[in-house]
Amino acid sequence: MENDNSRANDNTKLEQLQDHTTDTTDNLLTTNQGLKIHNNQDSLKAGERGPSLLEDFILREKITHFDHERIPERIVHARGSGAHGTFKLTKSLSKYTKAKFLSEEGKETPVFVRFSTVAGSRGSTDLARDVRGFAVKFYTEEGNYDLVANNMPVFFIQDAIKFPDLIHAVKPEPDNEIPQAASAHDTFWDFISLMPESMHMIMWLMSDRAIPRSYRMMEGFGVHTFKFINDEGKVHFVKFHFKPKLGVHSVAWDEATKISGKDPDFHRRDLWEAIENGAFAEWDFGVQVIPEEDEHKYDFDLLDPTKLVPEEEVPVELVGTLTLNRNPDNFFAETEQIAFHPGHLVPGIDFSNDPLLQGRLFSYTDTQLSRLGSPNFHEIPINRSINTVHNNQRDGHMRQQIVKGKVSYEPNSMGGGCPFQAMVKDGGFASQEERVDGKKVRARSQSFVDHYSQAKLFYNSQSGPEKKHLQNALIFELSKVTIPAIRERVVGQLAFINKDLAALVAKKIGVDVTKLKQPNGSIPADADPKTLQSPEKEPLTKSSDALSMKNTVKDSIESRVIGFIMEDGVNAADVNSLKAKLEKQGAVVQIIAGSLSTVTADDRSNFIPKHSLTSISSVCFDALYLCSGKRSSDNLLNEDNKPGTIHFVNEAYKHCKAIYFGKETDGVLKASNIANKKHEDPAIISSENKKSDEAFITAIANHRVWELETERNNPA
Ligand code: HDD
Repeated sequence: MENDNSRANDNTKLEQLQDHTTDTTDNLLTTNQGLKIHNNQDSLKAGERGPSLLEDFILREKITHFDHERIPERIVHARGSGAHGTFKLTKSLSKYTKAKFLSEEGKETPVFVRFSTVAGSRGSTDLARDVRGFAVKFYTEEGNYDLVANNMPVFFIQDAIKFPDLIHAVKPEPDNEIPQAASAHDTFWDFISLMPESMHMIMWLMSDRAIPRSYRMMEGFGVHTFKFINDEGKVHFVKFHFKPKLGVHSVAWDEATKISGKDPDFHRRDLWEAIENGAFAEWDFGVQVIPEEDEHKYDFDLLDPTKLVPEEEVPVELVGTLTLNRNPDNFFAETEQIAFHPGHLVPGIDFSNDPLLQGRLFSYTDTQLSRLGSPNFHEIPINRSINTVHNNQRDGHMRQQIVKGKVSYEPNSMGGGCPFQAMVKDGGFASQEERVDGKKVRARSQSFVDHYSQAKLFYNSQSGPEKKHLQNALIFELSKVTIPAIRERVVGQLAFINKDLAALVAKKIGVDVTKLKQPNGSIPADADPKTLQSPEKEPLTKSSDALSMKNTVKDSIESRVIGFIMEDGVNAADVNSLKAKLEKQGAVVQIIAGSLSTVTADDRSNFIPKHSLTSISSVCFDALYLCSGKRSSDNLLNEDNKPGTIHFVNEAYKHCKAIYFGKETDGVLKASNIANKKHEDPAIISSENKKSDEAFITAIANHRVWELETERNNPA
């Protein structure tokens, strides 16, 4: 696939960024004041062996800048990666919203998207078991619109007042700062065991959604219910969705832990390389729209962020495409300094009264003040709106804009009254008028009290292998909890979702289910427990196909990484033919050999390995091809290479990947665990299979044979 940079550059935001972008090519070194530097090797000294002089302004400038070049990392979502792209509207939503970027069919809006993990620090691994952030900044002609989303459609808590507690619990423990980027520890599960409202999100967090194969293979959800307002002022509730064109796929937990060691930048690298190779990441953008009058039609509250709207009840209407097609030029200037805020709105979209969303509206600007250091953070190039900014705000640290004139107040006569307020018909934002009556209370709605029915819905909707992974995740996490009472309380919570699940987990973590007490919810001391006890309730929708990754798109091998294992004597014709077929469909072929030395093929042509058997492992690949050729196969089994070759194959087998044995590679097959397989396995392909190349391609597109995991892990 060719890299279509012309498409990537046709973008108003990128044009704006150009004005702030420099390139040192063919330029002389200067100080920050533009003074050309003659000697960047030695400081100014009193004699060659003497002390440095305070006068050395060049040394001081350089060291001072260096001393201050770190800023506080994000309090959550510190680890992330971003890219530029466009959002193209394919179906107008003008009957629901007057937002211009959602009204005009075919309209393209520049975007910057930042993906992230939540708990870890900036330098932590991409493969932590965690929620992923999916934050989208739309640079619309009406100002920036931010959809600060996650890859899971619900959240842990119902009210923002619990957010600091949740994050303190999941972050490394404060006495010893252990563990990094992990929820498998006492404080997280202590909190969760006392927060029944978290249990739906816990089901998602323990599912494979928390260990994605790629940022490009995850969904995005706005989580909250928002409001659309059209030209007539009519209101609809809306939920936002991004669905990846490549399908939703994950890695196995064992792989995740190994990738964290072999390549902790796995997701960052994957996104970067895919874009560099022209394999632009794409998502369908969809909405679930609910008329205002249907607000109370469901068996859950639309304002409760621990609930999703099942797609069986309200289908997702696909209305646009999000494409990421350009990597940033500078990580810090763009990805680190971008500042999202759910309160960055455009006319036609408004908030609902979801109490989690309401609290977020305070937090995001506030955090930018400490992270980016000034109320002028909107002037940092990546944060600038493409619509020009005119107001009477002035001064502050690092102010960039030079506003002419004497007037910075309103009303004024000296400035001709400018800048004027905008009429609604001219695009002025007016909050949706809503009647709000009520007593001032610190309380939660009774309609938020059901905590388990959608957790049941999620668990019921999972395929067999997905359930198994979820169980194993709970067992892994809870086995790291050192306090038995916490483990017991979590099992008590699980019992409300599924008794078998609770019993299975209990057995593995040393909890006696027969002795369990009722779970203790975080109920205020003065509340009547009867009114706050989550009811034993079944969801109206019993099972939803959209919640299982089994039902995702499996028709593409685009950008899948296929390891070709070879040694001297490899059959060049077979390698070249398969490589061409895979690359034609967008896959990436990488050659692995015993060492990085050039491999000489049977016809004397050469292959240059990208990796050696010891520099990488199977966990970094989607599928393996044991390249044809008896001499290559023998060389892969020599004393030096055999351990690496067999480990590679056995590990890929264990992780349910497609493995293709080329001609005359029986030696490798026989030495591996696959020789003992006693079951049909569509993802183990031999050159003797009919249409073996095509069978391999189908197996890669299917991602993994998770349904054979038990057999593959018990080969003998
Ligand atoms: Fe948040 C960052 C998503 C609840 C407070 N959040 C942040 C980012 C994402 C989300 C994707 C990273 C943005 C980036 O890449 O820069 N947050 C969510 C979602 C939530 C949510 C989907 C629930 C539905 N967040 C939430 C609450 C609060 C915050 C309830 C506080 C009351 N979030 C923040 C923050 C962060 C943030 C502290 C850290 C860095 C930043 O904002 O810019 O303000």
